[in-house]
Amino acid sequence: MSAPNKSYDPVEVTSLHPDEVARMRAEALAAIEAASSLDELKQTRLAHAGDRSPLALANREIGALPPHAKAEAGKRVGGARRDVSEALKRRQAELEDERDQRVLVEEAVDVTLPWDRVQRGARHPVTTTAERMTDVFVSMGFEIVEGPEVEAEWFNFDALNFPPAHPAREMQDTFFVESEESGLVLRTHTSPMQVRALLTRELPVYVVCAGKTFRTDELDATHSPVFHQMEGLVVDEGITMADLRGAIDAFVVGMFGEGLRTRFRPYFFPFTEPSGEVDMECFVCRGASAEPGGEPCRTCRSEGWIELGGCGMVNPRVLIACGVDPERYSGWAFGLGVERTLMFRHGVEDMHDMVEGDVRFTRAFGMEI
Ligand code: FA5
Repeated sequence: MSAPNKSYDPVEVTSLHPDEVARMRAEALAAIEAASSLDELKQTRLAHAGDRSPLALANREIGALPPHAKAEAGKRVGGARRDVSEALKRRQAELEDERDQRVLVEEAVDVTLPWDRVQRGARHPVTTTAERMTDVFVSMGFEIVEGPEVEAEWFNFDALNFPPAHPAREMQDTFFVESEESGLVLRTHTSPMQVRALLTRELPVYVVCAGKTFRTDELDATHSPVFHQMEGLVVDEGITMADLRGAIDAFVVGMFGEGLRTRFRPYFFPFTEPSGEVDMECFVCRGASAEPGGEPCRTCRSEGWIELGGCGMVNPRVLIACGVDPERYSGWAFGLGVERTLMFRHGVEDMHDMVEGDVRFTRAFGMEI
């Protein structure tokens, strides 16, 4: 701002010259009229009515004028600023009105659209099967536990009595995270949850865990590289193999109905001793397809039995690794395939159906949420 000057003529101050004030006013009004959105108008307001706008700067010059010149210049600049401010107000109202009209049209709900043709989503049958499987045990008083899918090698193998470089580690065809030295794997089974449960819970332990597991298996009719297992674990005083047998029988009744026999076949797992594979009688042919002259059965491939998974008595070495006294406590564990259970239960012949996400497959299982 210039210093006061008695002989100052406002006409000499360029920005206060009537033509110049008229030009600034006209320029501002034209810009306001041209603003086509509220955002644009905001910019125009800053440029033509803000603290650094030409009219605001001209207004500052008035202070330096001699008193007799102030009134006239003030009137001129003040009038122009008032016009600009009113034009802004008017344009703001117009643009807000336009926006409201547009929103009403754009966001209108067409109540005549057919609402019943929008497909509703539902949970995948693998999820609902896993839930049903764990429910059988929850009804017997078991608790559900969950654990990480990216697992420490120690939980997945070492604590489960797989010696380093034991072929069993390769047997499980592991996905290692980053490198084999990282110590991290995508869990190859839900059995690490046995160790996690024993390390974190008070005894006795009665838990089930259903979740994703990963192996480098090729996707084929009966295998997937990503599949689900349900693990069961009991550790208490006086637990025997008869308890395991009873739990498996209760599971078969819960999932497939009454009257189906089960059988154990000897097998090897480093974390159970003795170990077995558990089969149930085919719930479709009830074993008849394996009899001489029996009708062929697709569900059990005419073997009469269906393999459910692995099981056994918890190896005392696992109990020791988890700080549990094997002299006092014993336990059992099992691990069952969820996809396989779903396949048997619903006569699904190909694992591809379960992983490809085709709604023509999943819709047949209903819309359970
Ligand atoms: C195990 O994974 C053991 N952890 C089970 C166990 C738990 C034994 C507790 C003893 C005590 P196995 O590798 O057999 O075992 O796998 C168990 C089940 O997972 C199989 O019977 C099968 O139903 C399912 N399964 C295994 N690999 C695949 C695969 N690639 N795709 C789909 N299901 C699979």
